[in-house]
Amino acid sequence: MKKYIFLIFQIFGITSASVVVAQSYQVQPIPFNQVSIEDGFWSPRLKSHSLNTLQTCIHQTRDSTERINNFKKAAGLLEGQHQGIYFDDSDVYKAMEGIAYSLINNPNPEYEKLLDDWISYIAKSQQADGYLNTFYTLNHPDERWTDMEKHEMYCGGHMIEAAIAHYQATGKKSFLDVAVKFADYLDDTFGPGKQHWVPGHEEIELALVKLYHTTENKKYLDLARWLLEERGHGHGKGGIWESEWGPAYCQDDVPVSEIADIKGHAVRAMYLFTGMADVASEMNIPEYVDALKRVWEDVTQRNMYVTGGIGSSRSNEGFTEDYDLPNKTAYCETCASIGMVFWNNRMNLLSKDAKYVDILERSLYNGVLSGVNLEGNLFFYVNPLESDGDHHRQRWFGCACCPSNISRFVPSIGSYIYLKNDNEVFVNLYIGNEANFKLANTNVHLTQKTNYPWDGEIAISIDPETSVPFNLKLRIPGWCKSFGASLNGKTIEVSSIEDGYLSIERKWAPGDKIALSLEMPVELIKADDRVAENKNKRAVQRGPLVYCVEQIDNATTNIDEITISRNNIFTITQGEGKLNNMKVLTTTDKANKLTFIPYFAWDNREPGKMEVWINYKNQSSLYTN
Ligand code: FUB
Ligand code: ZN
Repeated sequence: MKKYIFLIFQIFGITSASVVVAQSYQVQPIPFNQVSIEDGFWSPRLKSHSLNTLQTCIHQTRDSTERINNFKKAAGLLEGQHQGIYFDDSDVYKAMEGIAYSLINNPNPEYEKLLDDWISYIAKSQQADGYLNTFYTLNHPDERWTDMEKHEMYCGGHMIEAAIAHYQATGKKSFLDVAVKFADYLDDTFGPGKQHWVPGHEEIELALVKLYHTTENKKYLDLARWLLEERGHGHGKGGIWESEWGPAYCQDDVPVSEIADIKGHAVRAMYLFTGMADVASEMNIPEYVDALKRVWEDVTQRNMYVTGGIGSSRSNEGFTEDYDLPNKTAYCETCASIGMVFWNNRMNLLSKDAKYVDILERSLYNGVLSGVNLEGNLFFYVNPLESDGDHHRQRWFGCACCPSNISRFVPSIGSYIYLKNDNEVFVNLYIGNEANFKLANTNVHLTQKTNYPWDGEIAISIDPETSVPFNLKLRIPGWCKSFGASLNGKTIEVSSIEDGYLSIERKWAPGDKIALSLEMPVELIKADDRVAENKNKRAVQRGPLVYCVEQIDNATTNIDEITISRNNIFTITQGEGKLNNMKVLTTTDKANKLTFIPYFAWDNREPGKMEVWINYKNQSSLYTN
């Protein structure tokens, strides 16, 4: 009899298991099923996700492409070969994960039934020994595990994540049983004394840790660690290893404990680092943590765009040389920014240091959100920082990793707001919500009200069932140079900020109220001088949001020629039309009015040029000869 560690309980009438959280970190996220979002910025996003993003994913995987049919064929319900890309199964799994997450807060019997149907095809596609991959089963049944690049474990990892999400949302084990059978098969096939394997595209590692949390079966954690340890020892074989990219493309050039420089494919690297952090915290592996800290410096100091996007090159979908950050040809895949959120979240869990949340927030509000339009039904795969007006979001892609990743990421946003342990509660993101959680043995109700990121005023009410002592840690974002805070109307005298948090330690009583005010002026950001393209340029940022100019708002000016200086005064105004719930910035250049809009919102109106890095003239030079 299999043992699952989560108690089944009722949420809004559907049976549900609690959301898996990483238990071994010093702190745990408060999962999104305990956080109900009511927020001017995020609620419309969540609505368009459930109305449009999920519908798009369902339509594209089921009706417009062969993705669901591939499962039906492998299940013997349809005739024919696999069609599409060899990792197309993963898009179905990611869409299912997104549907399952949305069920947790928005029960929907139709979606639940759709998942049941799809799970039945998937279960029938699974081979007797546990193997599951429609590409190989249909087209190359005798060639399983012959090319480490062919994403068999990548698809399997996404299947495991989807199955866990389904179990969390519904309490049903139908999908989880498939995932467990697949993971058992992997464990029988790979590992010490069995077959070597280096997954060309990481993903399975973090999924196996989640499966370990869900089932408490440690063999999945051991397998995750073994897979990490396989890297960098010459075991990798297959298409990629023999190509010009070699082992570094998929982070197989050095053992993971020795990683120092960021190399290769961006999404793969992010999923690897996420899995390494999970395993490091579970198994207490300081060498992994040291490697992650080293490579984090390399990514964020020398290889990251101001939008939090990563991977400057289209050809390897990844990294090139330090400071090589072209704007127009920037790749900045949406999945890579989602990966930055995953990884930086884990780094914060490992360290309780808010500098990781600063990066998470930068990637989230800029690199990730630009990947989907305001209606939630058009997607960017590539997120450049400059465009001639010919780059537009699309309904779907042949390689559809990004839309399906958006579909599972957006509904999980609530999990990134708070962390807690027995005596600390961390507020990492400022998003309007009501959270309910247990601290030691006390139920705590916490409410956040804010108009963030449009202003920096945050009101937090803390209502424990009975008074309870804990340290409330409010993140003071790295971009914020001045702030004020009060407790029950009395100003808090701040003596120090530790690791980016303002700590308020007290016995919290029902009705306690915190007001936090983060100053959010418009800032001009200068790039490192070694970024050749951004010499004599500045990016405009306010709070966590990077702004850009779009031709549609600046019709009288050629946006390539816009020049700003430190003397420019920016006015914060309410946007219009599709941008009517956003703050836009206006200023002037040679008597022309200039309008800057949030980068994430570009390409939601008319096609036209766009620029993030703007010509900058140091005005003081006007007075020198
Ligand atoms: O290979 C699977 C996914 O497709 C990657 O993560 C993306 O970069 C795209 O290549
Ligand atoms: Zn992608």
